[in-house]
Parts: sequence; C-alpha cells; structure tokens
Amino acid sequence: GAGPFFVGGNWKCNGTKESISKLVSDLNSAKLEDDVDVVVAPPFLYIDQVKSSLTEQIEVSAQNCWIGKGGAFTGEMSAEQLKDIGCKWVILGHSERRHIIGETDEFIGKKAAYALSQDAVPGWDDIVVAYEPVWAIGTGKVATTVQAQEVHVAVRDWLKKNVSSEVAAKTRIIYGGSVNGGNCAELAKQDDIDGFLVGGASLKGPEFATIVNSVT
Ligand code: G2H
Repeated sequence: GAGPFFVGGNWKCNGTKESISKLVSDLNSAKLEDDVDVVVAPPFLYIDQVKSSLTEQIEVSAQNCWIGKGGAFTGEMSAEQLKDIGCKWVILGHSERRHIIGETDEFIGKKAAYALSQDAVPGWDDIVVAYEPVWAIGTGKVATTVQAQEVHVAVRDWLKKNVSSEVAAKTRIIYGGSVNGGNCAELAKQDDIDGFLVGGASLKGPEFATIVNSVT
C-alpha cells in the first residue's frame, strides 16, 4: 500500500453549532497517531467554526465544490473560495452526490480537474481515491477484508495500466462504508487499504480516534 495512512471523517449533512463544538473538543483532546493524515469534512456552514477551533493535527475538507470559477451559480461554492478560507481538501463524486443529486462521471471529472488546477503543481500526490461499495454506505454492513482488498488491488491495477506504476504505488486508496471502531483494525491490516473514509462513526470523537489509530 501507499503511505501515509489517511483517515477522512465525512460528517455529511449532520450537526449544529453545539454538537460540532462538542465533537471538535473531543477530537482536540483525543490522542492521535502522528504519522496519519487526518481530515474532517464538516458541512460548508460550519467549516469556519471548525477551522478556528480544531487542532492543527487535523485538516479540514469541504464535501463538494463547483466545476469552475465562481460567478452566477446560486447555491454553489468555488474551489477558489475553499482555498481562500484555507480549506485544502474537497470530497468529490461521493455516491450520495451521484445517486441522490444525479451527478455524473463527466460532471465530477470536471470538478476534480478544476479543483486540481487551483494548486500550483497539481499531481497524484494530492489525490486520495475512496472505494465505497454502495451497499455498505450507512447500512452497518461493512465489506469483508477480502472483498475490500480485492477491489483496492483492482483500483491500483487500473492506475498502473492507465496512469503509471509510480502513481499506482503512491496513490492512497481508502475504504469507506460502515467503518467503525470495531471493524477498522482488520481492514487496516490489508496491504492495499491505505486508510478510511468514515461517515457515521466520524461524528463520535473517541470512536473516530480509534479508527485513526488503527494504522498498522
Ligand atoms: C460512506 C461513509 C463515508 P458511513 O459514505 O463516506 O459513510 O461510514 O456512514 O457508511
């Protein structure tokens, strides 16, 4: 697998000022392994609150952004605006955006290309690929270690054939779908699982810390 281990907390459309303040203080007091890249993605409205109160050990991500430069696009946020407030990450193409909102591969591809273009020297180092089996998302049904490892190998092989061996070796491929404090350790042991994208369990500080610390 590729390193460092990467754990993302995808808070989705959850939280209030009060619950987020509690979550941030739980994360701030948790002991997190130093060598893990930890990123949390609050809803847009709370990014500023989180950025100003969260430990610097954890970076902040958005959950979406527009396909190009800002302007007359009601309800959207641009990559430039995310950069302006110091938000260096964005989740693009989550299956909830595809299935519920109707985003297509082409649309998501444009978003990814534009977001990367906002970096001076965009590269695969900046990209983390999440594999989330749709039947495992928010269902409590996690993939078996064998199922997840098999797909991660397939994704890495795809990168090898379509991009390069070097990129395939260094791109973090993370698993998402009902990851929790109880199932993370076994999954983390798999060679090609380079981290997790965590939904429900990322809303609980101590459990999220357990997942971060499952790095092997
Ligand atoms: C899958 C995942 C995080 P959950 O969408 O992106 O959510 O852990 O709740 O299944």
